[in-house]
Amino acid sequence: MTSAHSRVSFSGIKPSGEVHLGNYIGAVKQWVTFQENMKPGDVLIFPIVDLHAITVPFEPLELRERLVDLVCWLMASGLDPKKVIMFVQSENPDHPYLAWLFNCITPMGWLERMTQYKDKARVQGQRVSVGLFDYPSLMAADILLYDTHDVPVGEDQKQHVELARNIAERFNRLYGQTFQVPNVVLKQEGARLMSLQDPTKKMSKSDEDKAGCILLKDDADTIRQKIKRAVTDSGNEIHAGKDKPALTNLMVIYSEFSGKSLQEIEALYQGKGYNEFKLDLAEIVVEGFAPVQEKYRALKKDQAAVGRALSDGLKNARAISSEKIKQVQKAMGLEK
Ligand code: AQP
Repeated sequence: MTSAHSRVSFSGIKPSGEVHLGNYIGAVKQWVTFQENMKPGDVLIFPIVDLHAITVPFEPLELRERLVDLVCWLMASGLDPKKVIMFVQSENPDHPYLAWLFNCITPMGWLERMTQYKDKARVQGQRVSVGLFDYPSLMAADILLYDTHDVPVGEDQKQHVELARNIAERFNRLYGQTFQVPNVVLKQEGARLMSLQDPTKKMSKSDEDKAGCILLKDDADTIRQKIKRAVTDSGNEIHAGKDKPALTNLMVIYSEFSGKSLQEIEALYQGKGYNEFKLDLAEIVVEGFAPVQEKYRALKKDQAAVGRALSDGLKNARAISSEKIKQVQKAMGLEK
């Protein structure tokens, strides 16, 4: 249970495909930093949000496999289930229950403005599901159930967290102070990693062009190939800026793995060209991934550890969310 002094951070990830460098840099690495900096009483919650994954067409046989795989990647990246709460969203019925209550107080216009819905609906046309439209309401429930203060996410989720803030404020106004209003936490660099093949497009699990996306599971040669083939901008000098979106994206990756600032990287490669920079970048990423991939392989053979992490996490999550649901029911006149 959270105490009056604890700070709660919450962020989810969908088992909707293979985890990629964008998820890793924009979200997971940030979560590991939160874990490293946590103070006594802090609560960190990182669920696998499978109810969000099924808002677009999916393969039932793959869903559970992807979900377990994702937990292995999160643990291999450094999340420790003894310190943080990891669980499967669909196993906690408080999430869809609260989402329904939020549906009843959220104006359609708020959801119609969501750019992720508009982008995905444009691709899906008439097949687009009600679930995809309602995704942000479920995400608001995910976050607000735990009286979350901080939501560390990539930039694509910023608008959804802002909507969660609006829903919390509206609920508090209508039915009395019930929810903590959360803050979005974005990284300065790396909050929006772009496709290696098209710097105007976000690196994404659902991108058809797999060359644009470095996956955590990619072997060393695949990583080298993808970085070698990554598009670059005109010119050959290494500097970051709006005129070099493709190169800047690669420099952000370099910076994340090496700990060097963009200015330090520019200085390091003064007088050198794209080729040399790309060769070095590939080796930095291969080396950075190696220990994560090794831990992942070990965890894949230890399914009991994954099962334990999820069942302990679910118990701890429900202990918090069920109390919040009682408060909400009371506030809305739904209690027995
Ligand atoms: N390209 C990205 N750069 C930085 N952060 C990113 N995130 C996603 N893509 C990037 C962040 O990763 C976390 C988990 O994402 P998600 O699983 O909730 O799904 P998403 O945001 O919709 O990401 P994808 O990979 O593009 O999935 P699909 O293709 O299934 O929609 C989030 O914090 C997200 O911001």
